[in-house]
Amino acid sequence: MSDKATDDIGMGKFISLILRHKPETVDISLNEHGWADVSELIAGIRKSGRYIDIAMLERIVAENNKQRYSFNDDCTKIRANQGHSIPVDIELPAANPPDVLYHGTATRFLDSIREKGILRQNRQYVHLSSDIKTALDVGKRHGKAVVLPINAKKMAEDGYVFYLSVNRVWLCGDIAWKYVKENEIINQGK
Ligand code: HQG
Repeated sequence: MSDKATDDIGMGKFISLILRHKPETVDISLNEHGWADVSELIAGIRKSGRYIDIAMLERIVAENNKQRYSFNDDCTKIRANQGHSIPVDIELPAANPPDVLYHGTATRFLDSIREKGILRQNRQYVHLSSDIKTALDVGKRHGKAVVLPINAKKMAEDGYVFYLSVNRVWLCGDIAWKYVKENEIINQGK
C-alpha cells in the first residue's frame, strides 16, 4: 500500500474518533445532527500536530472503505454516517429490515449476550449487517468471531424500529436473546 493510502487510513481512524466519539480531542463540537464544520475540523486536526488539507479530507470521504463519512450539500460540514457514542440525531429514517440480519461479535461475549441480550454498550445503536461476511469481520475485531442471525422480521412485528445508515449499516436498540436464531449461529471459535 502506498504511503498516501496508509496515511489516509490512519487519518480516517482519527476522524472517526472525532466525529463519532470525542470531538473535544481537536477542540471542536458537533451540532445536534452530528455535523462538524469542515474548516474547524481541518484547523483542529492541524493544531493537534497532524497534517491534513481539504484535498486529503475529500479523498478520505470519497475513498473510505466503508463510506464512513458524508459532506453536506455545499461541503461546508461533515459527519459520520453511523457508529456514534455521543447523542446526536443524524436524521435517519426508519426502514423496513430484511427478514434476517446479522450481528458479529466474539465468542467470549456469548454467555453475557445470552443472559442480557445484545446491548448497545457505548454506542447509540446495536449494529447489524445484511450479510454474513460483514458480520464476521465486525466480530473478528473483538476476538474469535461468532455471527448471530437475528429474526428482524419478528422484531419489526413486535414494534422494534430499525434504521439504515447512509453506508448500509442496520441500526436498532438492544436486542433480547429470544430474537437470536439459535440454531443458525455461526461460531468460528469452535
Ligand atoms: C458486544 C465498526 C457482552 C457486541 C463495525 C460487540 C460496526 C456484548 C461489543 C460498528 C453484549 C460492542 C460497531 C452483552 C453486546 N455482553 N458483550 N450483553 N451486548 N456486546 O465496537 O457491533 O469499522 O461498540 O456484540 O464495523 O462490534 O468502526 O460494536 O462485540 O459496524 O466503521 O459488545 O463498528 O464500524 O462493540 O461494532 P462495538 P460492534 P467501523
